[in-house]
Amino acid sequence: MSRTKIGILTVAGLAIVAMVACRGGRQAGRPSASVESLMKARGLNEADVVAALKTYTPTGKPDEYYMFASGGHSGQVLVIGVPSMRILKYIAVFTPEPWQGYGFDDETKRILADGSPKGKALTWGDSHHPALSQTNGDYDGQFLFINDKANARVAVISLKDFNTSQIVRSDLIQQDHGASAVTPNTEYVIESSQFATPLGNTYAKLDNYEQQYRGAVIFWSFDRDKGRINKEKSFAVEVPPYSQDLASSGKLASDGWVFINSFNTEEATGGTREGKPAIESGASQSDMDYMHVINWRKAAEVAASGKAKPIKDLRVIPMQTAIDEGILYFIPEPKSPHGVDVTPDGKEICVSGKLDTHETIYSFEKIKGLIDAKTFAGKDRYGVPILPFQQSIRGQVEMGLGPLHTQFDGKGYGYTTLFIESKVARWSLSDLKVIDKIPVHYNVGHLSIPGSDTEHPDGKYLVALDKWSIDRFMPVGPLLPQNLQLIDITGEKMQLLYDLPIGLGEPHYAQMIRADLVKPWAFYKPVGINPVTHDKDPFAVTSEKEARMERRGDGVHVYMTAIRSHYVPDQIVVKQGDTVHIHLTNLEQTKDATHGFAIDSYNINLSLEPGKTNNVTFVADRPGVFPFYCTEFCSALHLEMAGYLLVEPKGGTESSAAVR
Ligand code: RUQ
Ligand code: CUA
Repeated sequence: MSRTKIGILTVAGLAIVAMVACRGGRQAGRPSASVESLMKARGLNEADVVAALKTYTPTGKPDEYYMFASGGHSGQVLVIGVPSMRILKYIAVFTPEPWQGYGFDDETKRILADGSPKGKALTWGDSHHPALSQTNGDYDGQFLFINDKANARVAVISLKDFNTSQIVRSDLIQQDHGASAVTPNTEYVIESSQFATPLGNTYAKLDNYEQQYRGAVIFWSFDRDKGRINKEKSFAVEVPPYSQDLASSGKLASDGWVFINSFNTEEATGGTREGKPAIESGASQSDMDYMHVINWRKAAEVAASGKAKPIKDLRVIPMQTAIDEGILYFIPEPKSPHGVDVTPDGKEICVSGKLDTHETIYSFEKIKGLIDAKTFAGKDRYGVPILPFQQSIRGQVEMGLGPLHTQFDGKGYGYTTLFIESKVARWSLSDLKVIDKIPVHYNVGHLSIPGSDTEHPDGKYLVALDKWSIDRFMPVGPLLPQNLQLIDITGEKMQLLYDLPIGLGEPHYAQMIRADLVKPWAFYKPVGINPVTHDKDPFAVTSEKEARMERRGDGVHVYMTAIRSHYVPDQIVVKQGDTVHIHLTNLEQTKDATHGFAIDSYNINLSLEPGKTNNVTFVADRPGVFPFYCTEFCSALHLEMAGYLLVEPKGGTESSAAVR
């Protein structure tokens, strides 16, 4: 019997086992022929069918894990079910998003405005690294944070309703990369700058780079009860003008510390037209850059003691103070490192050098010993003490080409992406040896294993977030999707299961959490909840009887309700030039009974989930007749869920604002 025949029979056998298990063997034996012919017809081999059996999730059956992936340039977060890889939602974060009405109602407009520099409304973000909130070093399923690399912002997302509730930014830095990472009890959300600029963004010539340009690590203080970052309690630590890269929090053995990579300790700033090296080569001269080792507990004490000085809108611990107080240390790290990842026991810090073929494993015990004994190999040009490299490490793993990021499975293995090799390597934490490699398609950046940055990873699946997808999907023109590849890591060999193309931006990092740890609301209860404050909205009306219209000093207020399949009121008459405030409450208390509200040519578009109150303000500057309607197919009479806004021209006498 040929090998393929055996394979097919094995698969048929699997199918039979499945049938027997769920149907008591009623039709045992029958599926084999159809499975075999199906396989033949679709050109599938046994590995394909096994992969399908491991990922296929029948209708109505939920997934085991939530994956929260950054949406890259879309400024959103993708919610994906694992192992089915079904996309469940795009959470609007840094970019207006019509379906969720995000950036259209007063509240979410305010969130976006709060997260924009004064006078400049930002309408996109480069979302990079999501971080789930933690309690005692494990995911608690309450909040998600994500940074916008382009504009140095951090957002808070509530996992009660999967909505963005806050965006913070500081005038201190211009751009970030070492974000978001949280401390083990989510005391702080960490954000560090990548490109050095003068802090507070005053003007300084590039010639004065060494004197005037700096990096900063911001510790955003998180108030869990309020679900908000508290800017007043937040602080930053000034660091040299190197390119600070990713950040990882210590835990258990290394609790209280944070580790941040850097590259470009050469301080290259380009200038190719003047004969200077391009940044890429200027920044790759040295054999070593510096891992930043920061004692954040000590930094918080120092900030609280008044030794931090305000720069623009944030308190900053000056670099010299950070050195004097034992807050900031450096350790050499090979060749332009990128990923830094703390092992689940908190004992080791794993660093990938992009231009090195190794992963370097630092021992926190050794680092701490050297710091306590003040054993330094020297100081950098800004006076930051440097620990000796060899004495700080446990060893190095011979990894391959272009190691970038590492995750852990909680079973003694690390998994590192190899960008240049297009592979994921599995290696043993005990003897620092690679034991398996799997090709991915292609040029993988980050990877994700559930709980990898917690004390208890849940190593069943791994998702490789690939940058290139050359020959994986049907052609869609020159701009290709990214590729998220699901890999089974339970067996002796890793097995590739599924490809998910992402066609809206470059997802950098993703975090996965067991589904039962997240407990979102089914709808807003009781009726009249504001989706941002999660409290009763002051303008909510909870019955149609309360619906009304009032002319006040600040304009016309329309208190409005929606329920299948009508609005009350359904006729609104105002005068040209009136400021109109619509306060719309969805009276429904049924899952999925969402209504929309769109006013033609006024750019108004709300999403009213059951029980939600939404407010929108606009100036009725164009006279005429403007139908409004529900944008969600909510019932058989959805098309009839509509009304009229009449804007009476200036000087008209017909109406003085009326509800009909
Ligand atoms: S970083 S891979 Cu933000 Cu590695 Cu993208
Ligand atoms: Cu409400 Cu359609």
